[in-house]
Amino acid sequence: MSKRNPEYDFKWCPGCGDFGVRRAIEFAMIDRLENTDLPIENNVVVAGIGCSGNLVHLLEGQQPYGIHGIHGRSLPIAFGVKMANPELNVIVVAGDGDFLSIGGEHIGPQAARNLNICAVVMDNGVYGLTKGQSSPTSKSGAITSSTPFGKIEAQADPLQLYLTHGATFVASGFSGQPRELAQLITRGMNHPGFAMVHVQSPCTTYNDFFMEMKGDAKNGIAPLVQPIPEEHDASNIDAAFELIQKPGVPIGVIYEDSNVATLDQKVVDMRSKARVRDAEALLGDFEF
Ligand SMILES: Cc1ncc(C[n+]2csc(CCOP(=O)(O)OP(=O)(O)O)c2C)c(N)n1
Ligand code: SF4
Ligand SMILES: [Mg+2]
Repeated sequence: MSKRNPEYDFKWCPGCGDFGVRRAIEFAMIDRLENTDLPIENNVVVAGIGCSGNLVHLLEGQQPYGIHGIHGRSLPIAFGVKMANPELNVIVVAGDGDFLSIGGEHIGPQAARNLNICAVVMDNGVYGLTKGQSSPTSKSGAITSSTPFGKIEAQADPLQLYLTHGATFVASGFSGQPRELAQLITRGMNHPGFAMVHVQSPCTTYNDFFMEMKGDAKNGIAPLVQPIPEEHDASNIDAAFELIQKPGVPIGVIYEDSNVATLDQKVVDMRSKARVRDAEALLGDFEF
């Protein structure tokens, strides 16, 4: 996609958190255009299926390439794009259901490969597009259209999951703070390796936890989102695990290790070791 599709008429509900995430991605994109010599065509947004995935059609301004694939498969598609052209900046945009439920089994392998992409996950704790079923990040006991007597499963902890799988960059953001979120996305895009930016992005129709995140000073409700203290050492994995155990939602970079070889580098290395043989030599191995 090099131009916005005029026929695509999807609309987000008023106040949906994904508006803030879209704005943050636009800020990060503009920043990248201003601070590098790379054209907009250097960027590819790979979207999952869900209200969140529709972000790829709603970006304002200069349009990156975009792929709206199939449910849960944003990471395999990003893997393919990156292997076809490692020079591209690949950004995944997906929802909690798409990324952590149907797509959950792709996180481990791509983290282990240190696939050099940035994944922005919009977590609204619900399947928004399909009208409010429970998702892995819905609270245990939550009453939803698919759990009328309360969700039976425990609530997933995505930050812990990314760290456990060995993601080399893990950040946490909030859709209500698009400027700060843009900085996290820029850092994730610049990170050499598998960068996860997990975003609290409330669904105003089926699971509105905006007030919980923002707090309500007038009514004495403290905000759940808390900036990560400056003294946090993001290079220390133990400190990262410790930080995410604390109450509230930490905002900022939780963990970063830029010294792990990326998949692209490992593939170049592997190719340099492979024997290059022409067709005649290969056919010579067979007896006819
Ligand atoms: C293989 C497949 N199974 C199920 C669906 C139906 N479906 C579409 S989006 C979705 C869930 C989306 O939830 P999430 O990823 O959290 O996105 P949100 O809409 O909340 O942003 C489901 C189950 C589908 N499109 N394809
Ligand atoms: S259903 Fe929820 S996630 Fe989907 S557009 Fe509406 S507010 Fe946003
Ligand atoms: Mg969701």
